[in-house]
Parts: sequence; structure tokens; C-alpha cells
Amino acid sequence: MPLTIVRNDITKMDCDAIVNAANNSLLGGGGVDGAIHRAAGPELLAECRTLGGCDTGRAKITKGYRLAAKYVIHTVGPIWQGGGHGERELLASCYRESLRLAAENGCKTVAFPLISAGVYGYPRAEALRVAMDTCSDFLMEHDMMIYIVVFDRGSLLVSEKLFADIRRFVDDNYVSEHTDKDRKLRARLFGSFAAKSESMEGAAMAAPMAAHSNMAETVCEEAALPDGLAEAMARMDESFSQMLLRKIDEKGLTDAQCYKKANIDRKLFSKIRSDVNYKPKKITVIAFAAALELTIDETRDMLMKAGFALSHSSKFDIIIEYFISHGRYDIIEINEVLFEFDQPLIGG
Ligand code: AR6
Repeated sequence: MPLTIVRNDITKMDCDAIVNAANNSLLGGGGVDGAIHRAAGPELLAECRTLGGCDTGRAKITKGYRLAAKYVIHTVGPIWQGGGHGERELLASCYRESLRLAAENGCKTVAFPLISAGVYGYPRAEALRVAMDTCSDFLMEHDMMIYIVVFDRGSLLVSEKLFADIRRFVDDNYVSEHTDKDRKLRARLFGSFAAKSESMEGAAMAAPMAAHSNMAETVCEEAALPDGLAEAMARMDESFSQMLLRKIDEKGLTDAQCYKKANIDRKLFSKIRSDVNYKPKKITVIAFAAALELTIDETRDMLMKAGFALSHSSKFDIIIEYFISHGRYDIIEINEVLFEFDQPLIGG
């Protein structure tokens, strides 16, 4: 996955370069700047003294000294003044300039903190969006692995409205599905006893349910066929790889447009292309489904070809269903939400 969000302390990232959210003097400070200087040792400050500072939106590179990273790229983000003072463009420039320096120095893996999102006051959701958009634009033209490193659990990384909508969607589907399924199962397994014992949740019911786990699975299989299954069966001879290539043609995309939009690495795409029976991961199938803007039925069909389904007993699946069924295919946005809900990100 060329672009991903991780939760970590950036000084622990084992990358070719880590990026520092510095100030114009480049002589150290608090926040991530302080942490990087402490971990790299005093030699870093000595080299920074030779650089003559740095303008806002620009970047300079030094060695990494005691860090695992070979280089530190120092960039200076804008101070948030309400958004009307060119903050967005300056912040995007920090990412672009840092990535340009990283590429010039042969870096293949780079980790960024959320520049300006601490002391400099840039709202976190917007700072993350600028980071993701600018890095994904860069990846359209370059091969690199970019990590956006989020340190603390604080205010939301996605807009409050989107978060609330998805929270509601997850709660509605996750809870009701489980409650209904449990009720049906209990009724079938224990007949009138279970029906009369609706209030007997927990320990008393858990033991017999566990003892009959095979039976429970059999009962689950009787559930209604997922949408699109009949159509999928009519095309049983088409593999995942073949369906993917067919859909790319139908949508009028080039291979590169598709795998870049899907946040899939070129090498992985080549493997899928050359192996008609390639068995992808679920996160890869979903990334392609989003990049190809498939309907929810087509998504289920593509998943089925790879041996997967979307279920209501997984938060990850429900979040994916939310986005696809609402026609929201922005992979960056989907990944921001998955990250917020502690779920795996999509891509390859
Ligand atoms: N690893 C990853 N992210 C971190 C870490 C860490 N170890 N520590 C903090 N963050 P900030 P700015 C996050 O304030 O807003 C300095 O004093 C933090 O949670 O470090 O660009 C400089 O010298 C936040 O999301 O940088 C400047 O004077 C993000 O890193 C000024 O702060 C950036 O927070 C720059 O302010």
C-alpha cells in the first residue's frame, strides 16, 4: 500500500527518511521536533546550525544520526490563522518539497507527522486531508512508500458529521443483525425453551451455544443468498483477475490509473495481471471495487470471486458497505474512517 496511516512515535519509524515539523530557525523546539532531536542526538542540532534556517513551506535535509532513519527532512508548516492566509497551499508545499528532497536522495520509504497539527494549530481533519491528497498526487508520478504517522488519540481525524453518520450506520447494522441472528439461532437450537428465555443472556446460554457451535454454523448457512449471487454463478468461470481486467476496460481506465487510484502497488498489480488464478487479500479487492466505482452488487460479486463476502458481523464490512452503497468512492476518505474506527486500511 503506497500510502498508509499508522499510529506510532515517528522517531521509531524504520524508514529511509522521517520528516520533522520544525520552525524557521531549524534549531529545535517542542512537539515532534523536540522528540526527533532527542532521539537523533546533539549531532543533529550541530548540522542544523549550518543550514541557515528554512522558509515556511520549504524543506531541508540532514542525516538521521542515532535514528533508524538515514535522513531527517525538516520542513516548516504554516501557523493556522483561520484558513484565509494561504495555509492550505503552504502546508501542501511542505509535503511536496519534502517528497522532492526524499526522491532526490533516493529514499523509498518516508514517514511524515501531521505537520502544523500541533502547536501551529491546523485543524487535524483538514491537516490530514492535505497530507493525504498531496502525497497521493505525488504517488501518481513516483514509486515510494509513504507513512502518515499519527501520534496521539485526540480530536477526530475525519469530520464530525461523517463520523457520526458512520457510527450510526455501524450501530444500526451491527447490533440489530446480531440480535436477530442470536434470537433465530436460539429459537432453532433450543425451541420453545430459548424463546421463553429471551432474558437469559450471557453465561447460562453461552455454554450450550458453544457446545453446539457446528450446528450453529449449519443454521447460519441457511441465510438468504446474498444479492447478485445468481449473476455471479452464471459467470463462475471468470476469475477475480479476469473480472478486474474486464471492469478496467469497461470503465475506460488504464491499468496505471486503476491501481494508483486503488492505492495498490505496481508490482502487486502485475502479479494479479499475470496470474489468472491470483488470490488477493480482501483489502485489495475492496480497494479495486472503490477505484472502479462498482455498485454494491458488483462489489459483492468481485469479492465472491476471491472467496470473500461482506457481512454484518464485521465493522470493517459495514463501513465498506456504507461507502459503496452511498456511492462514496474516495479511497483516502474511506481509509481515514477505517483508521478512526481501528480497522485495517484498504489497498494492497
Ligand atoms: N511522533 C509522531 N507525531 C508526533 C510526535 C511523535 N513523537 N510528537 C508529536 N507529534 P507539533 P507543528 C504530533 O506541535 O504543529 C515545535 O516546537 C502532534 O500530535 O510537533 O508543526 C517546532 O519547533 C501533532 O499532531 O508541530 C515548531 O515551533 C503533530 O505531530 C512547532 O512546534 C505536529 O505537532 C511546529 O508546530
